[in-house]
Amino acid sequence: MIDSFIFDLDGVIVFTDKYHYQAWKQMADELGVYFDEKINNRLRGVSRMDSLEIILERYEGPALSYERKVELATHKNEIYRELLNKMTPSDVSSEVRETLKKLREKGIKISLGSSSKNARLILEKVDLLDAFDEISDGNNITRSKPDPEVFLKAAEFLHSKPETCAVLEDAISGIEAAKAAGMTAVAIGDAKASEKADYRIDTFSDILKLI
Ligand code: B16
Ligand code: MG
Repeated sequence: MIDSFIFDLDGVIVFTDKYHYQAWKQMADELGVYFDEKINNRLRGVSRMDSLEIILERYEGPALSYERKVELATHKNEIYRELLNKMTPSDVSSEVRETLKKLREKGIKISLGSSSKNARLILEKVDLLDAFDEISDGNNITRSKPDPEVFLKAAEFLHSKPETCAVLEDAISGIEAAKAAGMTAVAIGDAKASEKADYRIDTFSDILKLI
């Protein structure tokens, strides 16, 4: 019996991939390291510092200290937050808004389960903070997906057992994290390629059929 739903943010509720890409691209260009959309796809669900390490696989310059890496990641985040400021409620589809409302009406508890430390800012910009009972994000975890920590925290915040939670994810690492947490894993978008997914859906409102 599913009594709780945990949602990934980027790629499920909103599409901030393009902003992540623009911000990393600017940082990479300034550093003189090759970066393209294919590499950007590998950053989904991955924490900021781990994302930087993936980008630096192509870096051929002098060794970078930890402090310099933090500086680079911070610079990327400043560019990214500047871009996030452009977001408005119209960046969330009415399908997503309506479906979240219907889940609530059915008595389902709702949490966010995102690796992002900017999750609250994004939900605020798109006017969706009130749609969630709890928020588990990059600020309350030490390990990012495929580690289950972000989803286990969400279940804890909701006072729900992992086995009664379903997770909706667009990243394969997110599906792996949901299964590692002992939850039902629902895949949308690229995550449908994961063999570990329990359900695959084509459009957000399809989750209503699972309740
Ligand atoms: P931030 P999700 C993830 O969000 C993004 O998919 C990933 O590209 C990003 O690096 C990560 O958040 C950290 O984001 O730099 O804002 O803390 O898909 O888990 O909602
Ligand atoms: Mg995602």
